[in-house]
Amino acid sequence: KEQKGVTLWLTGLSGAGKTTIACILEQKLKERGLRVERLDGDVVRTHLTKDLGFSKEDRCEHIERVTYVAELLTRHGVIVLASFISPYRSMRAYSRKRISSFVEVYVHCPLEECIRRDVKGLYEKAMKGGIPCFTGINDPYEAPENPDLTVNTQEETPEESAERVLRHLECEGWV
Ligand code: GGZ
Repeated sequence: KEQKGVTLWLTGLSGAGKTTIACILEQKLKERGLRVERLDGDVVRTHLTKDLGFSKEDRCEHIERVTYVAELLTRHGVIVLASFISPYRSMRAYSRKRISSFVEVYVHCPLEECIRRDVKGLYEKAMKGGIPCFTGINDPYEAPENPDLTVNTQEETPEESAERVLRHLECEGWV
């Protein structure tokens, strides 16, 4: 049976757990013999969009380019795990419009908890004024109004969140 392609779009604040959940999902889906690709903000920004920063214009350009790649992969039957802060609703709507099979997952974590985690020390730096447009501190994050699924990483472990996403994909017939 031919594998269906789909882009699973994980949006949320820095430190919410998008990458961690995507990595767990990647492993679980690969164990099932499915073709999976992960597109991660942090990584893509060292290659395809290394010329871009974090102004609204640059974030939009970044999302346009990754949407282009995600659409190609999706069309060819790959499960794409796309983890980007993607703070603007309009950008996520843009991706949804262009990618025929698109599932938006809101990786929700309260800002206070992200600041408490501060895995990379970026929040501290941003709060001291060291990062000009840092999402949640001095740059906007527009939470999804109608995500296909929300996982709350303050209340559940990354493993539990990944399981919930997987069950959602199963229920909707993607895997
Ligand atoms: C937000 C920033 C910024 C600013 C650097 N704002 O959690 P991380 O550290 O490892 O991943 C984040 C990544 C953001 O890239 P995205 O492509 O996901 O963002 S967007 O979709 O908004 O374009 C974060 C780090 O880069 N980072 N500066 N100013 N996150």
